[in-house]
Amino acid sequence: MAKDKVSIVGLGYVGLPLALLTAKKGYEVSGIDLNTDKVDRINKHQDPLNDEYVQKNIKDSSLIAFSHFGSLKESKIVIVCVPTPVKHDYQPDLSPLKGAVEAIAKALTPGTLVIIESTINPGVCEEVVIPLIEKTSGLKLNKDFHVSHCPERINPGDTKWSVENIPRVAGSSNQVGLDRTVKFYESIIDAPIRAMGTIKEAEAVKVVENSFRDVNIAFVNELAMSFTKLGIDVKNVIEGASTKPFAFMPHFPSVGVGGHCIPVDPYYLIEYARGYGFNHEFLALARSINNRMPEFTVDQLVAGLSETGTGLKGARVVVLGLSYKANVADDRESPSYNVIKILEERGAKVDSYDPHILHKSTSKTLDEALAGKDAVILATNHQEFLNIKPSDLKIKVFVDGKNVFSKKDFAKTGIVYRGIGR
Ligand code: SAJ
Repeated sequence: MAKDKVSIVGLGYVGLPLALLTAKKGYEVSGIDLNTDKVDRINKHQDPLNDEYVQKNIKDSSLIAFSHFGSLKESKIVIVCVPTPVKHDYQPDLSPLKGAVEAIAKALTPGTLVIIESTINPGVCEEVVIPLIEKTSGLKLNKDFHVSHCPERINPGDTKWSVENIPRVAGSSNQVGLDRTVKFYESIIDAPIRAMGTIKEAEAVKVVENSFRDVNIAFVNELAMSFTKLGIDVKNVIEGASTKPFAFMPHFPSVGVGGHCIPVDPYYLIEYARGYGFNHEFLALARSINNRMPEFTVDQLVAGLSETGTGLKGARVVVLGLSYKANVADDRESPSYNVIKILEERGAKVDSYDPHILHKSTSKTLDEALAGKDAVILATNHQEFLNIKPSDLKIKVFVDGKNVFSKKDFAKTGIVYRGIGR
């Protein structure tokens, strides 16, 4: 039986791998993205994302990309993978999602299954997506179309887990929609697809798994701040605790929590529950602890400089790394920018260098970045930075925002080493 035609809206780090996999599995796939440059490059079989999975699969893909929604008319499955960022007040910004859903609804034909993969808080499908589709299309839910939620779990830069083998959960507007959704994902993904009881349960899964990570990181960040006063090396203690083969899951303190998932998703749950009269004080506390880490990192620099008899005002500091995590060129919500802002507010002369994000770096090479500096703050543990030899450095203080160097490496150099909790 010919497979359904599938449209995937939003061809970023979530939608493009999904579109390539769906095409590889024999579906006729049309990708839709507002970025015409990205559409052109995809149709020329070029990777617009610098993503390993895309590079491997785009060359001979049958995927066709469009910058309009016309192709959607023939599709029986439409999957939405657009960004759901937070606004500056940490309120979820659903405007990209609403824009995509409205455009889909205008082209929607009866019998279509609409699947939202974008991360959303519980309630968005039933309180935003479905009403918008019904109002715009005049079609009726569960009569003319179904809506499901299958939260994305893409992990950029992860070579072990890709869209092909990450298990998924799915919830839908009714059993028929759920069966269709599970059947589709089982046909493209080599991993279990768990059917959730309601669409809200599926929405809750993603924000819960990422809030779990945020609170665990906050736990070790609080330990790092405490152990700095107690003179205990928190990294050694966490590694020691990790020898327990059950009931312990290591996380590590650092300069801060960045990215488009972990620092964002908890706010979805916090804000939604607030609307129903519940205050997630624990999630909010974890967010405030993690948001404090850039300042704590600068405080370590101040403490290190005072050991050398100098202050931060006028000090020449370079922040190594702008990306929010190692070896990727993604600086969304990166703590590096908070560190830079705090340093400048306190009167330091600040340079930055990230080999993956040169266009935003003030220095263009590592040597240039290190030349003439009083101090370094390592904010991202890019591979290039791990090759730095402390004995080559001509600085007074090194703040290891990722705890990737050992204090011993600096002992003989006369450079003051400060880690995060060590
Ligand atoms: N971080 C810490 N300490 C840790 C772990 C992370 O400070 O122990 C910081 C990182 O430096 C980074 C931020 O938190 O700034 C987020 O790091 P992350 O490793 O969670 O990376 P992300 O944002 O790419 O998270 C993704 C998530 N995947 C999805 O949402 C589908 C997350 O659920 C995964 O757990 C995570 O990848 C992963 O495990 O790599």
